Amino acid sequence: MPLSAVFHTHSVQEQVAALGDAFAIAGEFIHCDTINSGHINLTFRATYRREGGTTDRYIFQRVNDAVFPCPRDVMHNVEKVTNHIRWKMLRVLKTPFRQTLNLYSARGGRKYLKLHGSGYWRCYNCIENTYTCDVAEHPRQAYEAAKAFGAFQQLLCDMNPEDIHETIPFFHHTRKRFDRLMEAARKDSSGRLASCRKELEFIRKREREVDLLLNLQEKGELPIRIVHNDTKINNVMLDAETDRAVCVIDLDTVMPGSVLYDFGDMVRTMTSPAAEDEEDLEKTFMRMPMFEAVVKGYLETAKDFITPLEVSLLPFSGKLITLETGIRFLTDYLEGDVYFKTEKDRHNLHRARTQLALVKSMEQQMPEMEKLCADVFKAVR
Ligand code: GN1
Ligand code: MG
Repeated sequence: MPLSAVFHTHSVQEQVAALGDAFAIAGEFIHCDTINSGHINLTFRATYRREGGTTDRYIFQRVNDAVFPCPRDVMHNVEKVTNHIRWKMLRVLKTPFRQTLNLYSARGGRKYLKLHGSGYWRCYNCIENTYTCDVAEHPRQAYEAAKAFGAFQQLLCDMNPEDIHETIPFFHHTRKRFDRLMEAARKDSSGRLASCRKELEFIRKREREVDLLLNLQEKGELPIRIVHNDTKINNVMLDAETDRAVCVIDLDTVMPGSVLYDFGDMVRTMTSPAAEDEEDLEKTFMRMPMFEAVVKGYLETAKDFITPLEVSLLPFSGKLITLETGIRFLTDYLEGDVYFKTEKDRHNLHRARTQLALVKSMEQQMPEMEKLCADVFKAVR
């Protein structure tokens, strides 16, 4: 039976077993479980028994082609980036990573499989003896994750930008994100406007800020580099025993951009003690000791290439990317939950609210954040 037919008639276990076959995975398929932490792709982890009784695990992932207009470009980038990192790990002595994602070839030689009616699939190695966290419980985790993303940027700084496609155009274009939200509010296609007027007002009041980095980029004052673009804390695998960063994952949005987008998303996802969709807004705020850990970790690896202007904008970038993410969740809420996976009623609205609460908390602490950043930079450079 052709694989695409299996996808229409068989159970998930059978589908993933058939995928393993298509990627020529050795051993006997035992079972798979779903990994639910991402909002975009569909991810399974499958266990295989090898001859001799040992087990191996693999990650199978379907690229969301509603989000990524050209999954082939995504796969091209992931292959280039993982090859580059592997090449550097072999030749440069001091890379911080001990493991990297490897793409397995499907039968036929390509690094992905296109299934009629079921999209683009890829297969990765599973990074063992590690864990991810959605919320930093200890500053050590934030420090390690931030250091890993800085090192990741440094590893990619000698890649040829022409080798990398833009997988989602204008991904962090905060002006376009703002305008799209206003358009969604104007159309109110799902009849939800009345439930989020306060949030819209909060965002409108901050309109001026969405142009700040874009203007500097236009003037040529902010370097464009190859960056990760989705530096959530759960996109770094940490060692299960030592908490040290082992591997940066989720490479779909690696594209030319500003390091400030990466740093901003670290502040957004590493400093709050609450989940991204926490409904009790009292629980969402920026924790200074976590911010300090993020700044120290990041600057430890980024100090060699980052410019003084970029350093001065690090605290602002935390606030801006959090605002941007709030704008994106609220836009999706107004447009009827078509982009981010949702699991409950008003899920995107709750997510938007936590982002705005975090923005407010950062605004209250901005002078301290700025002082801390300047002090750390002085100490490490
Ligand atoms: C999405 O897939 P995941 O959960 O790592 C999104 C990010 C958002 C994030 C918010 C391609 O990332 O941009 O910051 O959700 N990825 C894409 O949690 O849109
Ligand atoms: Mg992602």
